[in-house]
Amino acid sequence: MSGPRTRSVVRLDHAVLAPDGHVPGPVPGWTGSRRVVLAAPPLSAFAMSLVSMDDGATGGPPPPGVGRFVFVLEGHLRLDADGATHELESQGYAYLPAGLPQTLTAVGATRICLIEKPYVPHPAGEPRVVVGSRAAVPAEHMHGDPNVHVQQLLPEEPGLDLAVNTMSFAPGAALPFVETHLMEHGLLVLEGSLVYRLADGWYPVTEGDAIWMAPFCPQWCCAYGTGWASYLIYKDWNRDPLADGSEAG
Ligand code: UGY
Ligand code: MN
Repeated sequence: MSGPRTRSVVRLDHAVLAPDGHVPGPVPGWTGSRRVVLAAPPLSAFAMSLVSMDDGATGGPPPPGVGRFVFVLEGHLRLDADGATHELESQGYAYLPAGLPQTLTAVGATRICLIEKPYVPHPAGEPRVVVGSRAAVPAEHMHGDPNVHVQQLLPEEPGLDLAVNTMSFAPGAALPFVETHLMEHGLLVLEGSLVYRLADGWYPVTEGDAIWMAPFCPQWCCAYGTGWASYLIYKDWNRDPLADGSEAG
């Protein structure tokens, strides 16, 4: 317990949520599971949640029209979807298109991160199931810097309306410039420590902290400490800025 102190901050264009402020609640329709929502409307167009599942807990699909990305933080998740069963170990992940019947089952105590958003269609492509593991995704050097790695977990194709990446930084490495862009972000720190600049605020963040950044929120970060720092990050991607999901179909 931290009493009246917290590192959490919520502003109009960004938020930092530290685990000391988490208030877990039920996940509607799921068994044996508790969820902390880290980003959701009206702040974010996405919902990002941490879900703790007991051994044998089960979960169903998100609300109609919502696409889901699931990332395993700890434990083992069995995913039944599209007539197939996938076994996702720690750092395994899947993208599940809106409307897809699915069952998520924890094999042992399991923690997952869900990233969900109302799907924005495009006539050039249909969404499809994507299953992978972070360990199998090549690390690209951001702007040629061998100390800043980007792993693009989802393919860039017309059927997908989001990107989910990991960003990893050697101690002392930084984003090459202050990014200011249309896409919004939510991120979860997976390991290590960083100082994050968000608009005019500067925040130390560490494993388990979450950040939300509104569209056009200026952002920069630098890793400190003795080991690499990394985070899982989402953004809206590959859609026209004036497109929305309300004309789906
Ligand atoms: O993809 C991105 O926009 C990413 N480099 N942003 C960030 O890490 N804050
Ligand atoms: Mn960015």
